[in-house]
Amino acid sequence: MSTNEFDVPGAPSALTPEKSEPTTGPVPRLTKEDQSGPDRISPTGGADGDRRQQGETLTTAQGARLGDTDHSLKAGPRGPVLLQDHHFREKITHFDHERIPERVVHARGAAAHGVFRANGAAENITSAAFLRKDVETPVFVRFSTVLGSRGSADTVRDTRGFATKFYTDEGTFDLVGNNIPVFFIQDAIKFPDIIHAGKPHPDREIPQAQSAHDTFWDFVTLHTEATAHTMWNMSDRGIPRSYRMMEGFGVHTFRLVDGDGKTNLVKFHWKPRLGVHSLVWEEAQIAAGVDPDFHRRDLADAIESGAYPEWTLGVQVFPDTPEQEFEGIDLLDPTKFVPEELAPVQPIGVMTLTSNPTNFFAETEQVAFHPGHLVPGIDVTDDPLLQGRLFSYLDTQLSRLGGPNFGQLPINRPHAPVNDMLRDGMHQTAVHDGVAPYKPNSLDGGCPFTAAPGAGFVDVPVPIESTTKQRTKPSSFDDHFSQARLFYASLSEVEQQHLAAAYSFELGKCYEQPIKERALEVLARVDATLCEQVAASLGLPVPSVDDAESDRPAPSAALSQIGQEWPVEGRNVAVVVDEGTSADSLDAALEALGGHGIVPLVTAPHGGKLALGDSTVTVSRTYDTARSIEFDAVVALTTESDARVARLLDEAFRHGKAIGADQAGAASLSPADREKPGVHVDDDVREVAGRVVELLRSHRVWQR
Ligand code: HDE
Repeated sequence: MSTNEFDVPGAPSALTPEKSEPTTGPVPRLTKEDQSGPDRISPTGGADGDRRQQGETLTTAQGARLGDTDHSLKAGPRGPVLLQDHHFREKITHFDHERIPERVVHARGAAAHGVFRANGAAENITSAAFLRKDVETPVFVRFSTVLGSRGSADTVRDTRGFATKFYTDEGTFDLVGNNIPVFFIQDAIKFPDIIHAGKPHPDREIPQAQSAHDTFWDFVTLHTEATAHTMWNMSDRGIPRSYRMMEGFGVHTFRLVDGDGKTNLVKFHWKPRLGVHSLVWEEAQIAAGVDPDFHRRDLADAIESGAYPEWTLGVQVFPDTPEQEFEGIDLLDPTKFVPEELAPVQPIGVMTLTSNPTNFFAETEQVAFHPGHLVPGIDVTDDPLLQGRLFSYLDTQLSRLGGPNFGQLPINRPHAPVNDMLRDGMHQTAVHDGVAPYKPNSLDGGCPFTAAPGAGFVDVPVPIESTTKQRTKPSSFDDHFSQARLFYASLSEVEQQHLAAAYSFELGKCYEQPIKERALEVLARVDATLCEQVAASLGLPVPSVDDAESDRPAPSAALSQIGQEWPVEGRNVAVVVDEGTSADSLDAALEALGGHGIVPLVTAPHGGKLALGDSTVTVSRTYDTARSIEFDAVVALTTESDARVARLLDEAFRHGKAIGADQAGAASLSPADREKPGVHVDDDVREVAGRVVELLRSHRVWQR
């Protein structure tokens, strides 16, 4: 046989690739560096770079170069396909298994990387090193809705998850909270009940990501400890404007322990720098259709534009007494919060989100939070909800991430040295050395050693009262209404109207009359006016309830979202133009808005570039795509009337947004709207932009 018989005409030689391979993987973005632990301490025994795609040539999973991935291997050009086609089978098999089970709750989420910088204020109450002054700790934060599936809309009415992973030098600390400080249930054993009630009905699997249906309202009206949480859900908190504008709460009471073993009880709070703001219900509904990814996009866009979201972490501190109660509030009852008037939130550090994930699946989907990821200086309490969560979060990852080694996934890897004795199992990627993963041992020199006294995690030796085993709860958990009443009484009038409208909508979507009647009985125990409003909407009589309280409690100011002013950085403002708009006016508007860190979005009749006299401007949004939901305010500099602009302005007006216009642009507003609060018309465009910025500080113009 001559060597020529092996030549394949026209094919490049496998030994002389056309392009030389780069010797390193892609250069990581600076902000991503912290994601991977240093090699020497990595439990997986390799740098993240090893796992990145390398080279420029397409290969099999085993690294063999491929010349064709578009055609399967066939017996002749017209088939059949041969079983021998290893590339086809590898490609399709991998594809067939691309999906993992979505989270049973909080399936829909968005996440970002950032950094937490402590101010040192907590140094005297905890030994946690990441809370020492000026210590910076990388974080990964995932926000989520609770009920919907992975592909559901962002803006549905729901509680939002706010889970933070602190990659501290002493191990990973997860603060797995919500944007609502109270929970539906007091005991973890009820979690499957509330979730089964909230998820779509098992027969038709509808509705998706909604609480407006019979089973949800059936449960929360029978199980009245859910009343306070349901009130928060039906309030504007249930439809946040942005993840950047949500508070976060640890919900449970935690125990901090200092170097001397002294303890305090705390509740964690995240306070957003931009303030707490919400959508209005119509916006939430429009967004669910027009832009189901509204919150996900908002978070990513803000970070990309440099408007880094920021929160202050604060704690309410309570003495660790045997009763574990404060001012009559049982600190172990997760359906209760402590009003800030009684215990101020003391800032202990600031978190800034600075970069978006590189790969959604690898990071946002595979991140595994767990309230049991604790570091020395932070311990749990006996809150029965928290106790149950300490079991659930590890357990769920076994089916979601396929085994016990999910901690080795890059996003879950601690940034502290890991030296455990956990071995083998599905998806083990570490190459452990040594022969003695047991203690005591002599073969590995006794290694790993236990931490010196006081240097490791402290399980606070809390005394346990002499008692009997029982399936029960303390009588201090019996009050189901006082905090719902406090919450309602603390809302401004417009927020109370929104809440009544939400109850009316949700209960109006229920079919079962007895459920609606029971809901009214619950509301009668919260507030008579609220009950009357909802009853009127449902067309049902107001129930008479013997034990209803008639006095409204004194309001707690921190519970209302309205009445303050906030920074405007990172807010979106549409600057609406057409071919006749003067380039000078547009420049003036862009400059004035941009000077405040606002993101001005030029909105024009068509995409691409728009010629304005001698200059051209790049268009951000077109009349066809622009809806009010996307903008926090609108500035109209148009010269021609257009129905789409009129709709945009009409929506912005209805949604309480600041509107500015020059005289020509104001023609797109209805004459009546022009005279209303929050609408500023002037040919001095700088003045118009300035007024819009001022109005934006209060988020909405509620006086309309
Ligand atoms: Fe969760 N919860 N939860 N939860 N939770 C999960 O863990 C659970 C509760 C919260 O972005 C699951 O990894 C039980 C309270 C957030 O990945 C699961 C109980 C609070 C996230 C689970 C609760 C939360 C979860 C599903 C009652 C606020 C998303 C997937 C005892 C303080 C984390 C997963 C992320 C996720 C169980 C109650 C917040 C099944 C049993 C209270 C933010 O383990």
